[in-house]
Amino acid sequence: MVGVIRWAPCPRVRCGAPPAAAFAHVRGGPLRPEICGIAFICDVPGGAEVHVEVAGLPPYRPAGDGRPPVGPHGFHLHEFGDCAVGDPAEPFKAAGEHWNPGGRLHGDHAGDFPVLFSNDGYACMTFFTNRFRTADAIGKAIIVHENPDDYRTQPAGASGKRLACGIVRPARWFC
Ligand SMILES: [Cu+2]
Repeated sequence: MVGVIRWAPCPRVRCGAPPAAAFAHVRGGPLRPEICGIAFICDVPGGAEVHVEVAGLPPYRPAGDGRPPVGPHGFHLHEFGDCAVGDPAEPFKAAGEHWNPGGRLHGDHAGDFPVLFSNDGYACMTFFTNRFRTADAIGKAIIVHENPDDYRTQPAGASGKRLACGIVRPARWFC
């Protein structure tokens, strides 16, 4: 992992010991190899803050002919830190399902994230979740899907195929 690190400040962080931090290098699979990106996770009081920046997302395509729209993109933390491609038509199945330690319905999974909005292929967002801490996310996988997450369809929100994958690893940087 090389490159410039750009990290939005965590406004809720307190002085003292540096918070736990993690990152994932998100890479496109066979369905969209152009995707590259980075996600950072850091502990903040009450939960974790996730910052993600991704380029190379596919162009938006509205729903039609019985097909769901392409974008905004379903985005989750999946249970296994394994980005093996496997079947190139159905990539990244090795990452398993959404991380869901509480056995909740989809929409309330610990690994459920907001959808990723593409701006001509580029997305950037920061959000807070109280569903896990940074240490919980390490060793799991961040997945970007082709279709939007409806937050209702079980177990995965009808998010469609898996376009990109990144394993969450410990980071040495301060948040
Ligand atoms: Cu997913």
